[in-house]
Amino acid sequence: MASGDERATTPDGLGGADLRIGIVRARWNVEIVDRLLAGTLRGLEALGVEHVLDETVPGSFEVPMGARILANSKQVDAIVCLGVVIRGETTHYEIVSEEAARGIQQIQLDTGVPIAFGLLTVENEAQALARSEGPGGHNVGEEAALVAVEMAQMEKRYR
Ligand code: DLZ
Repeated sequence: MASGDERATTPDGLGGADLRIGIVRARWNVEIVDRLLAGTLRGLEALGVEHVLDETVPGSFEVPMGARILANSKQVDAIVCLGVVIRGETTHYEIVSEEAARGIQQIQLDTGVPIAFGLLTVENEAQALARSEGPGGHNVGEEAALVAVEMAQMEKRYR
């Protein structure tokens, strides 16, 4: 039965002081990506992550390749990908959003480096703003930070 808040819970005691987290963010829709970035940094700081490697790429289509470069560098334990694709403003919306999602899943499975999907694929700017709010609000970038830390810790436990 849906509770009205279907977002994932975070395990108790989750911490990231021992982790190196990479960020790969697109420069399209940069004002909203910046809001996601603020959320990601807030989430990482709350979990004690100090080592952050931050890279930008031209657009969401390039995010998987950027993630692959970071994953293969062995300099990060997990990656947060950030981007914004707005259907109403984007020709080839399906191509950009689906290729970004497909590529990110492929890269994390191929490399074994966890990658959190912090891309917004939305109908309009209002939806993008609602999913990239400030402290206390819903911010997909902040959620992706928690996902990256949780999955990096799981990968470490079984390395
Ligand atoms: C070309 C394009 C379009 C139309 N829309 C977006 C978008 O909404 N969000 C985004 O991140 N990138 C977009 N891009 C750029 C592509 O991701 C890519 O950078 C270019 O096609 C060059 O490969």
